[in-house]
Amino acid sequence: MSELNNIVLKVIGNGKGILAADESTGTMTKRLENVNVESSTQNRLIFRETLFSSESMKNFIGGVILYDETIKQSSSTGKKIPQLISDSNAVPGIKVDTGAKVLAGSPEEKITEGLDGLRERLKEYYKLGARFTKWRAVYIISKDYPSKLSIISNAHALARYAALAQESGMVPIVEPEVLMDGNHTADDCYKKTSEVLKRCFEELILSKVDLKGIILKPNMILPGSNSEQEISSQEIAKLTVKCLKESVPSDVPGIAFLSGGQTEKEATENLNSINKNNNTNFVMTYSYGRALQQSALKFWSKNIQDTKGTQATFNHRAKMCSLAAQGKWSKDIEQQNN
Ligand code: 5MM
Repeated sequence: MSELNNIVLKVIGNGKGILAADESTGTMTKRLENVNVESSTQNRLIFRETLFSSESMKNFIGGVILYDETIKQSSSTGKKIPQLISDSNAVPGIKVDTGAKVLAGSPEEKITEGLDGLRERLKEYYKLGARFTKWRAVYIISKDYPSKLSIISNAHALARYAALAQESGMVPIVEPEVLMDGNHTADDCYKKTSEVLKRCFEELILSKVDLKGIILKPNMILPGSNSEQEISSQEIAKLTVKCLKESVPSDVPGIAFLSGGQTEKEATENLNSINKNNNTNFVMTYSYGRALQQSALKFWSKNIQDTKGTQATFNHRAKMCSLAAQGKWSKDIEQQNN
């Protein structure tokens, strides 16, 4: 088994998943201001350190995606952040794209940037302790979108990034996120996501990326956030599994979903249903940002000194996600453990 595949299994095997704590400063500022906390370097570090030193890091979190600011910081006890994460037997990872910018030729859409100088930055992140990386492409859905231009250019960038990440000895998380915004149906999401994924894998294969050494981070198949379509978790799961089975080569070891604006409970219930319906060989787990952190952030914002309480809130969410990653979550367990 290759070293990259070993890293993948350490990050997402055994019912574990990924904590996406790679919010850029702009996004983190929005999250903190939303709960009336000042977005200072110190506050961003305190909240993140609180999560990274929680008990769930040992049992439920196999990897943490960091942002450039965080990977270079030290904890209050003087430990480097990547070391704090590895001490719990989780793997430190790093977001390496530099953000989504307006796509020339189709200004409604975005292209993710960050390829210039990437090889050198990857070397630096490896030295800092990162063993996996992340790059996120975003696609909008409407009648005319995503355009062919967006699908082709974002897939190309994802593949060039993934090849460079593997060259540097790190696992690439490939994140093509078809956004939930809009009033489209789940069927529209299914069709557009299939098209996006198929093109991504064509490019990954063309770039000679070892598919056994990547993690795919896709969206679930959902109706748009403004759609009136009623859909059960069971139906979401069936559509999601079918879409991935048809569009993702079977060499890919694992899929770690993004939560994309679902509530914590929705993201947990849907992941659980996906695992109950998983008739593939893919590990299906979580790489959640908001759906792992929301309650903990809310609690912390009102009880900034209460590290244990914040960690208990986070531990609960991480445990529920881990149960869902094994198809063992239920509404009763959610209640009992709360
Ligand atoms: C944690 O948020 C990441 C994005 O941050 P920026 O927009 O500031 O770059 C994001 O890539 C995240 O990893 C995924 O979208 C998953 O997060 P959610 O909240 O959708 O689970």
